[in-house]
Amino acid sequence: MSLPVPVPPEGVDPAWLPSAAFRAVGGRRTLIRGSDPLVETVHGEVAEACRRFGGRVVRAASDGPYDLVLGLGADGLGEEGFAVARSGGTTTVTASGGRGLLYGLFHVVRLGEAAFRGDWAPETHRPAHALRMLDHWDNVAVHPVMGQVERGYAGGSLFWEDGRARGELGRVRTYGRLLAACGVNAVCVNNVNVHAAEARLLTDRIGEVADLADALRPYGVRTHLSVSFAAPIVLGGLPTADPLDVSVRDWWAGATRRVYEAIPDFGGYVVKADSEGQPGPFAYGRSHADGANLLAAALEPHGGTVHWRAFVYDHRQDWRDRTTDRARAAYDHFVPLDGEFAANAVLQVKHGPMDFQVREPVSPLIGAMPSTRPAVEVQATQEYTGQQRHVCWLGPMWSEVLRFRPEQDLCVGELARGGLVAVSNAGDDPFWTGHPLAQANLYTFGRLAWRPDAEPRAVLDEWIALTFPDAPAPLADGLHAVLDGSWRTYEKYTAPLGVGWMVQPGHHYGPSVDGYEYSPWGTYHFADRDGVGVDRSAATGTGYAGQYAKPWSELYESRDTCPDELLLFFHHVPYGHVLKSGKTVIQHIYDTHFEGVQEVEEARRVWAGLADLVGQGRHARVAERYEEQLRSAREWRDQINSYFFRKSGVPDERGRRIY
Ligand code: GCV
Repeated sequence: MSLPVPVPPEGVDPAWLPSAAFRAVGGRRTLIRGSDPLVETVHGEVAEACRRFGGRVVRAASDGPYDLVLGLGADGLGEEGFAVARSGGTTTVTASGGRGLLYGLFHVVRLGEAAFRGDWAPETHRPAHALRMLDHWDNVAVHPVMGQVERGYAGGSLFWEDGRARGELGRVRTYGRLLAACGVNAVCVNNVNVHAAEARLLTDRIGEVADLADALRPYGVRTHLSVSFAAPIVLGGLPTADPLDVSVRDWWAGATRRVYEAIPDFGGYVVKADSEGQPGPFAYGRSHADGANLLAAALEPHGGTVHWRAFVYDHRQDWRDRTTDRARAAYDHFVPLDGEFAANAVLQVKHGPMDFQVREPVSPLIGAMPSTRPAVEVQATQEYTGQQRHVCWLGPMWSEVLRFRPEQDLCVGELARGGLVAVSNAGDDPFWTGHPLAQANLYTFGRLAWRPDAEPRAVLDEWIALTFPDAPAPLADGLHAVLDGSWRTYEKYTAPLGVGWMVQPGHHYGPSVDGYEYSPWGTYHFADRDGVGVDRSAATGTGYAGQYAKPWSELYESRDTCPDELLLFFHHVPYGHVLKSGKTVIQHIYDTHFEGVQEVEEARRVWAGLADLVGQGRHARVAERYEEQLRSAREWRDQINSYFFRKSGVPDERGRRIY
């Protein structure tokens, strides 16, 4: 029976799936073949489009020919692949499984009218990776410091409110539909920092997770859960959580069996262990492979996977000690464990060695563990990139990461055999993402996770065409003008040359140059009157540069060959050091900070000119956020420029105002 398309609740933005995006599909004669629950989803989508645009959909061939045939039957395309071709006036999508057919339908939706023009040879499409996941850092109960969603800038959680499930499953279904349309197929529904209320989701509250899984399943999205390593103690009443203890292993086996009774297609666990205060195997003198394999063994009989996070570092370090380097930590902890992880254990690695800064090198861990399956984690929620008050489209940054080749042969997009993961930027905000333009980040993540070598600008074109189906050319040009370079603009007015941080402690919004300088978090810039930056060379610094394979270890080792944009990440240099650009470091700092603010002013001007081309509510929301972005960018400019002028005593060669 065809599954009705979920209707977004009143006032909720359709994001990249407004009904008009289905016009080309909805006006046709369509045949749908095959039997599978997701074929019913496909049928529901086409039937709804036909209802709006006058076409017709049937399940058995009777009165052809058809404009569009969607059917199961192709072999060898895997669970999610599809083939598409057009000849004799019929566009045909075939897949081996229901999910593949659904992705094929959304492919046709993206093509729009072009899907029904001319003849074209068969094309096959398959995702690069089986897992394309969003991690929600959603708390079940409001956390006194972090609120309902840790690092959430889009209102409350879609799933939880004040300690209980929200039960708004229509909205969750709508979310699943949006995710399927950009290729995301997994969601972890609770924070990796597992507090008491979240811990119980694993056991007596699993029914609430099962409800979410039921809502997401029709769009091919599997549900995962963050669990506490201490669960056998906290929930099971055992005296230990030692991964080698038989009673602990039995406890996890039983708990996991019950999870699968409630959610037969459950995806698996996500674990943050021995990290920022979360419990882990170190307490028992065991390794992280021991810890991960414990959960992998419990999941294995059911086909589940454990995503074990590599974000393990000392968050209580002494800022006086310049030999300890947080950037080194993940590599130092995990590389010796290569080959020890179970086949269904994935090591989930943040894309950079620190923590989602606007500019970091690619983590040297990716590619350094050939016998381990890594997943690469990026952050769609804009913790350090403007918190969805600033426009910062992250597609170009993610694409650079995914194209980076740790060694000659494979790039990060290929090495991420455990999948690609983003920390979600969505919440219960009517625009889903707080800043309406931050929807582009969510969409772009999904598409890059499907095809890591996709051109980000082309992905943005897709997002624009779907979100604004009747967009006149000036709107598309305007959106490109404000989004394309927004990541680099943000970089220009915040922490310079890869050094990172300089944010307000705790909430991480707005500038505070020394905010983390004398703290235990391991995030320093070491500015003094002579220079700035962290010496991470092997010769004189922390040795971090030596964690890379050649040629990167050599390139980063020397300040002469290190790319300008990462210079202060790898080296402590005098303010007069001349960059490859020909500018001194200090002049670069001044210039980029003035430029960054000018670029925000220009983007605000472009947006003001689009007033008649996007809905009023969306326009007003973005316009209001531009005011804040500009205020904040000026604050960053003035604090950073004044700070470095006062430290160095070097005036701006162009004589601009510095305080
Ligand atoms: C969920 C950073 C964030 C934390 C987050 C952590 C992580 O430190 O500031 O809020 O915790 O990363 O990725 O686990």
